[in-house]
Amino acid sequence: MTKITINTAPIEGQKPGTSGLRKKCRVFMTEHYLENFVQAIFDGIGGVQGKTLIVGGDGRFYNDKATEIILRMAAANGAGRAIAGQNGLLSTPAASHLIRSMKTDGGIILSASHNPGGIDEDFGIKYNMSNGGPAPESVTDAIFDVTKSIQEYHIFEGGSVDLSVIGATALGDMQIDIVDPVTAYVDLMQSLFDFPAIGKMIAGGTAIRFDAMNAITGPYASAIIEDLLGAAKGSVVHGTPLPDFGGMHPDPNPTWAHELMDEMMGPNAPAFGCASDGDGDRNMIVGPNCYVSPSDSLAVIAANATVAPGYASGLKGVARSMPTSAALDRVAEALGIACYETPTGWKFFGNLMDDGRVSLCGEESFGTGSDHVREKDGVWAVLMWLNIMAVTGKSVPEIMQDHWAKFGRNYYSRHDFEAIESDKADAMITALRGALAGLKGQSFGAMTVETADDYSYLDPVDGSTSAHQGVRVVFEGGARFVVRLSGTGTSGATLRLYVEKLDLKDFDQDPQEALADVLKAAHTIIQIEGFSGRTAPDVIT
Ligand code: G16
Repeated sequence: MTKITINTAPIEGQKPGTSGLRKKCRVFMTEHYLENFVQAIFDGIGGVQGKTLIVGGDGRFYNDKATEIILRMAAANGAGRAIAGQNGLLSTPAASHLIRSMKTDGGIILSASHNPGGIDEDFGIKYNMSNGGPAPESVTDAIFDVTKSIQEYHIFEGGSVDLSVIGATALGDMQIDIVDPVTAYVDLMQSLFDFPAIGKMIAGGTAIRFDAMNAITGPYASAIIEDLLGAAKGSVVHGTPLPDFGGMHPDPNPTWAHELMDEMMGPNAPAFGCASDGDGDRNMIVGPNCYVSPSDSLAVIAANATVAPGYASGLKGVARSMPTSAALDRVAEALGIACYETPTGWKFFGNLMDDGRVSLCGEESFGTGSDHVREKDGVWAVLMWLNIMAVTGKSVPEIMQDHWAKFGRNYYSRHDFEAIESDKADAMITALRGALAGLKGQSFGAMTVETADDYSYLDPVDGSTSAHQGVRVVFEGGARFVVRLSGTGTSGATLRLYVEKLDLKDFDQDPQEALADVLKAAHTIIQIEGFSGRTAPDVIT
């Protein structure tokens, strides 16, 4: 192959969002689109001369081609070594682990996470730092700046890199190592959890259903849950990663993981159900007739983490994104540990973990994880739940009832209004921000506003500030709603409305009924129908 330099020009709209650059796949496939952004990453991080990078992705359409292009560009830009998952595959947490454990300079992860895949669906790319975590805003801003003035990129042309064979090769002066995507991650999980106890519980008859949604976690879940822990073959369903996820929308929530939900709410439900997303960092936990909201899952894990060997010495502290429910705060208070609140986006947890302030983090968006990597981790959350069940001997519904009896129940729900025209969504948020100052003391049905603000975060580690991270309105008595626009969509705007209310006595209500007053007040204050014409959400979690 020959190293060449290609002339290009800036392409508009390459600004990374909540988690990297996500666009329609066909956009990424247009001339120079991917290459411009990859060169911008390399330039934005100060070049890759002599550096070692991890490369891999979730297997969606274009993952293999893009991996190969990135390797050819890394070599042409002087990188010393690249380590790629076999066939370009790596789950996001496994990539984070490799970046850390192999002491590399960083990595490029190809994924649009929970968004659908296929030539007409979504693709994405993000850069993770040497700590294994998503690049902070200072770095994504630098990358974006390069995209606005880029004039050329470097690439090896005239051949291809074989991603299918495990082992070492070279391209120019760069060594390429193709590695098994699963092995190192499995070792890490075995170092954290009590596999013998979980295996014993499974051998005793605890049936498991893991819905990998035809996405990246299939091989990881099969290796761990079926091969190592002894669950029956077929416990992992949709276990083969497919370029279009077999038409599934790999977002582990009750709407999109409806096959799993139907089984878990049916007469022959297994004892434990779970699902993961496109790139393996999200999870959903379900018991028989018992959906566990992500905020509750996070709180349960915080309250019980010490049952797992990797966490036996206790948690340093915990963190949650601002829209995530305060169920975690109640556990932290009882444990006497710090609880940090951050903006939406896993990247905000990295500093807290690196600084030794927190061991456990989570978000309402089906993400939970710990400082074992610097990404959220779906399979990790599943194993933590299994470890808790194995040691306590309790079922999922029993764990939830016991948890609420001890800490109260933070009724919680998120309503998503998808594909709103962007200008209408922007107008809605602008009007809401303008109204905030006058809301205090006003009543909306049964609810009276106590405080209202536009959330701004001051990072306690590096002193950076992130403003406009979501409007929050707190009512007298502590119920609240938060509203913000998603930073991960690829068409139009998605309005996310998060509602929450603590109940210390009655734990068996339908969350939508328990939250009806808060929802009604939120709709009136935000004027969702007036601005967008929408009366009902597209997705409820
Ligand atoms: C990403 C981020 C998460 C965030 C989620 C939703 O998850 O890593 O921190 O909570 O998006 O963000 P938004 O509400 O802006 O759409 P993932 O799983 O897509 O990488």
